[in-house]
Amino acid sequence: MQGKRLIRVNQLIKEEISMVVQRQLKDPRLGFVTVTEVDTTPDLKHAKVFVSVLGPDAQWAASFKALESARGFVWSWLRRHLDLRVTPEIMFRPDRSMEHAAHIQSLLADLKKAEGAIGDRGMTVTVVAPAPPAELVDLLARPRGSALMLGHVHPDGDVLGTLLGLGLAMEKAGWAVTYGGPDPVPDVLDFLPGADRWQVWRTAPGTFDTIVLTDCPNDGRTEGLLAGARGPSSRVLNIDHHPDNRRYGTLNWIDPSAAAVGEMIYDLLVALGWPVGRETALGLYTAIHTDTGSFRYSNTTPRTFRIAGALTAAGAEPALVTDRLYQRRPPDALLTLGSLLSRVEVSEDGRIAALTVPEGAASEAFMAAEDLVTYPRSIAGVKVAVLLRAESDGRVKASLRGKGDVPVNRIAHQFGGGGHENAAGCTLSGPLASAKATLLAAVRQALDGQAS
Ligand SMILES: [Mn+2]
Repeated sequence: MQGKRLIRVNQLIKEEISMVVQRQLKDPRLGFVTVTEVDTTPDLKHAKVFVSVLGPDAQWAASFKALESARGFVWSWLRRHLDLRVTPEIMFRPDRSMEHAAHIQSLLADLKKAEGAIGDRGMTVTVVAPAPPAELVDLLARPRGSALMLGHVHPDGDVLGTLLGLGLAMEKAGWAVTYGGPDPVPDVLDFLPGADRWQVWRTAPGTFDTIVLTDCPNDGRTEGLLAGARGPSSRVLNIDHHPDNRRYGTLNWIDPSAAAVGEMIYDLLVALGWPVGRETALGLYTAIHTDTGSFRYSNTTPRTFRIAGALTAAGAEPALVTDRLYQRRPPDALLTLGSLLSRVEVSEDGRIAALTVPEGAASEAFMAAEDLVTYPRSIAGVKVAVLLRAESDGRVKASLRGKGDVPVNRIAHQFGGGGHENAAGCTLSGPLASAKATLLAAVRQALDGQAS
């Protein structure tokens, strides 16, 4: 690995270790430590991590002892949180170029000045934690300029519920908000308040001062709209719960412990002290409802119910959401469903179930309304369920669902996709039969690796 990719790896490791040092390590010997640079070898085997410590030599020595003893923890943290082929061995090295106190003071002063002005000075902030970052709260509390709530391809309940829900709350606080993305709101979600404001673009209509993306792990999924809407001083707020989020924002807030981005946005509104209106509550509730499979999946936690309870108290109606999502099938939908379900195949050993949908077998609206992969997933003994759908451009879209036996996002990564441990997706080249063979071989290999 070299060039731009290696620079990116160094940046990722630097951000992750900075975060671990600031938030995870509780060693009292640790002083005010700054990670200044990471230098990884092209084979990814070793990484020199240069750090600077504020204070006298004794402070340096104590901090280095603390870092040395945390090396194993930091390594396993990187292994779990960064999707790298090899996790490099970490070596902490002092960065003496920064030890001059005046230099550090001026850096600190710069940091202070940049607070609340993310994007203006090319500064980026990445926070991986459940609590909303103070920088994000400060930024949203001060409306200025134009704001865009930007969706990605095939927006689902979590994307639209949070973009519309947060956008409407921002408008009440004085923001001028535009909503849009490369794809329209699917019919099944047209009940979401603000859905009528959603615009569909091939190219961005202009640049925006603040751009908010939710539930979007990969900026490539905006079909170029983010690049078009992003000016040199735009603030790009990337709010997501996918562990493999690519951190393309000027501010990245990632909480992989959240069942849905809907939970994160609720906590953000509370941190802002903004009232949660009925329209916003309905959007956030729908986001959580859809991402948890109606509160049935393993991502459902006490926090999920606490927030869903608060949203219900704020005016979200669970029965209305269920009715709009699941009780509005067109009359012929059951016929389509019946013919597709007859295509479910289970592997000989019973561990894998697959459903293939040939091109033209189901409408776009049908696919957006039906969570088809839940049917193969529902079979007893099945550990991984796969839905493969042939697209009109010849490619094959795959959805993977697991039950905790193997992280299916690892399988999706092999094909350039991603997602969560138990729910992921990727795109393969067609035709359908060969895409299926390729993907099922990878699933089998993952399951066998798990067993040994
Ligand atoms: Mn989501």
